[in-house]
Amino acid sequence: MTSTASKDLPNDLAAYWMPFTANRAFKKEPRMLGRAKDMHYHTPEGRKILDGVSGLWCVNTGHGREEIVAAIQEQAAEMDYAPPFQIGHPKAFQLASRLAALAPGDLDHVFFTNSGSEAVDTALKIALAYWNVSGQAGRTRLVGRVRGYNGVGFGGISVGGMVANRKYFGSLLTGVDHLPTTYNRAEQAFTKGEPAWGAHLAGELENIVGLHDASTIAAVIVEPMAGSTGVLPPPLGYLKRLREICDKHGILLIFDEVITGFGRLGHAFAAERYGVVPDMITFAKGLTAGAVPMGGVLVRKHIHDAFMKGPEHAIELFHGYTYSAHPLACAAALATLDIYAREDLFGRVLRLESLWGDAVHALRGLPHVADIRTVGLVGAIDLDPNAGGPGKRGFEALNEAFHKQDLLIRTAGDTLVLAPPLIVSESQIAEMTEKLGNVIRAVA
Ligand code: PXG
Repeated sequence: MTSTASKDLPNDLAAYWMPFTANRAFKKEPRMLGRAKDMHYHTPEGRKILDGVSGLWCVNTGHGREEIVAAIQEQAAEMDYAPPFQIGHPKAFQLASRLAALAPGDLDHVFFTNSGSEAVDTALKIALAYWNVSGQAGRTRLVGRVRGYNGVGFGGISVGGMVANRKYFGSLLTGVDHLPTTYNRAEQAFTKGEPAWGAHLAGELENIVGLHDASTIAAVIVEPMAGSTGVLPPPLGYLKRLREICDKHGILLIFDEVITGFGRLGHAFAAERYGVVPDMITFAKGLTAGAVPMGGVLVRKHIHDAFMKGPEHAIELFHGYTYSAHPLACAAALATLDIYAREDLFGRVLRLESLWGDAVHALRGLPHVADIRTVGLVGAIDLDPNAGGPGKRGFEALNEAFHKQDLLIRTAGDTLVLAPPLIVSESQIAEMTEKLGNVIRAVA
């Protein structure tokens, strides 16, 4: 049992089994947060920590925005909960309309979930059900990508390609293939933005079609920019090529935009940046700036409409969650979208992108820096592993950043990731990269 002195801290850390965490190391030397405002967290002891990763890629507006706080408070007092099955409430419809207007092309219907993982599993289920109701029930195969992260539901880990997220969990979904990763250090090291090399890798989809026949394949799911796996921007032309091959074979294309949605790459959705309209977009995180859990799936008109047949009293899709379109989440999301629009935060990312890229790439040359990648307001620095094995140097960097540099970063193995709130100032970018430089030197 571990105990702490302050009455503000839990005096027993044992019971909470922390997600995606080295629990024993954490409980020996906790990294605790107590308050947050704008670009900063504050520890319970009162240290001010610069937020280099928007909480966990979600607080894109910066923390504690008054409009969002007020919207949640007012909604909680007005109506705490409304059942989403067979019953509605106005903000759910308002929010769906706002999202449809933000999305490209005819992605104009929205299914709400509570997380990115649920959004991914929902999109995969809609894809399978779409083919079923369209008379092509044989299209059941799904295609994901190596080094893809599509959440932690069984659907998401089946199409995902992060080994540790899959290998402990049995047989998963059957009938899944994986495209190769688009990352190749020899061809792409130290690229700012989208690498020139790699569009041809989309052609691997043709091989998968050749193996199984297009008539068996329901959908392909990729992140436009792979985030969790260490920030892998798509090669120039890759996503367009993938769209063409999907079109040629009638395969649905799903973009998992849980990280890339809501401004991270300078647009409401990365689909816009890349000029590609997928058949579905999954989103979460930045929708509510992390203040209330919420996710969802944007769906193209023809997919939605394919379900709208049969007797009108009958349920069209047997899927949904108790907390789909929760009133608190809808209120938070509407207030968040207002802030994005009023402050032009997506445009701000495009204006900052080159300065940001220069600042992060200036860390090149520091000890053990093997590659740096930047795109939008995201940056990743690959460090060579140390003698402690893969992930040890990265873990040391996380601790050094938190305890010594007052900087919150995210690590993926030995890759250090930055994705600050979209309100970050130019001087805060300089501060962030200076602190990160200190971290990299300290763990050399
Ligand atoms: N898809 C993508 C592309 C994601 O990045 C999910 C789905 C799942 O979302 P939920 O809300 O169920 O967690 C994610 C989540 C990291 C990190 O360190 C990234 C995520 C979650 C936790 C850590 O990069 N992304």
